[in-house]
Amino acid sequence: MKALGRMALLGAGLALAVPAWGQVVPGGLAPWDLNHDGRVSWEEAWEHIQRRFVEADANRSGGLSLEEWLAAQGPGRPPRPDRPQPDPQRQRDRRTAMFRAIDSNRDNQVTLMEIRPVAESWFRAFDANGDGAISAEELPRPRTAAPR
Ligand SMILES: [Ca+2]
Ligand SMILES: [Ca+2]
Ligand SMILES: [Ca+2]
Repeated sequence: MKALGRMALLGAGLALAVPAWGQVVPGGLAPWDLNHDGRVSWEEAWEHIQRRFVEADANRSGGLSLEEWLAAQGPGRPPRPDRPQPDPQRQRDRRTAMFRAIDSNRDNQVTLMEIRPVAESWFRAFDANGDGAISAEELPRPRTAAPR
């Protein structure tokens, strides 16, 4: 029962987190595509996540506090003139919920060990055709993208 609750929470965290990749990474795949072949392999994704983790871990404790986590998320998407301003409180709540979902041992520190299974789930969720790499076509498209 307890495990089931944990799974449901993690699921909620993932549901929050998965659409966020395209939003959190305004540059699309480019910053993740370390060998510039237009695709992001799991090795590249994990390398990128580890680099970001080390940058975010300001006090080099090996874990991110909620403060470090929120600081690392940056300002998010730039505000768009055709949309209402994002509510900073809601954004903060969402990111806090994601932090809680990833912090599986509840010590208020998110470690790479805790991030990895979640990141793997994100990766699989994005890799729609299951070829082990994420291509630009597999990223969620902004809804207002210009028609091609
Ligand atoms: Ca690549
Ligand atoms: Ca933890
Ligand atoms: Ca793929």
